[in-house]
Amino acid sequence: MRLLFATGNAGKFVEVKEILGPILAGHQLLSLSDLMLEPPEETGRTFQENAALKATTCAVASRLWALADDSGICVDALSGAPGVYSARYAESDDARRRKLLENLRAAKASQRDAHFFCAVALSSPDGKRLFRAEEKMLGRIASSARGTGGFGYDPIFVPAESPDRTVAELPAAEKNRLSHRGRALQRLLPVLEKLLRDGDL
Ligand code: ITT
Repeated sequence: MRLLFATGNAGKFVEVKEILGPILAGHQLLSLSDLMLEPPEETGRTFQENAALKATTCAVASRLWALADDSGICVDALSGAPGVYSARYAESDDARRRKLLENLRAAKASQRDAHFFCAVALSSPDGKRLFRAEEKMLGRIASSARGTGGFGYDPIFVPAESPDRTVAELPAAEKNRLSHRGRALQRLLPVLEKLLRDGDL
């Protein structure tokens, strides 16, 4: 069977492939570039709306079951920003991290609370059946970037469950165990497993 993961983000693709690896053994996880498709414009106002939009649009375009992830980082002291606009906060991952650190320059340790949020959606090829899940990873924004693993905002986020290291300093398996994406996908696993068992996927 073939499942499309409707993302243009290479970091997300690597993680989802690792997280779903055990249940997708013997099956194919395709990317948008494998099918020469472009990610749709994200016009939703919430993570959930954007995940559903990406999954449904790409499923219908490819005639495959399609999974999508809409995620971002929400900072309490910035009223939840950059949130759903995390990918559009600045031009590059590096510029986005620097802008966030700069916006929190005067913030004390107690004002650096934040979380990553991830909404995932899985759409049938006709776009009519949609399964959703969402999860968070709580933590805080570090005072400077550290580590080389992961992607995006990982070097400046310290998870509450691993308070001495940024996400970019964690082994990949540890990030996937704690992360918003790993946990949201765990919630979708029973659905994926049933679709595979029934031969629907
Ligand atoms: P697709 O929409 O094509 O999947 P995207 O990068 O545009 O790719 P989003 O719209 O969901 O994805 O934006 C997510 C933003 O949040 C983006 O800037 C990511 O770098 C960041 N982000 C999401 N999950 C992250 C994680 O696990 N670690 C670090 N940064 C993350």
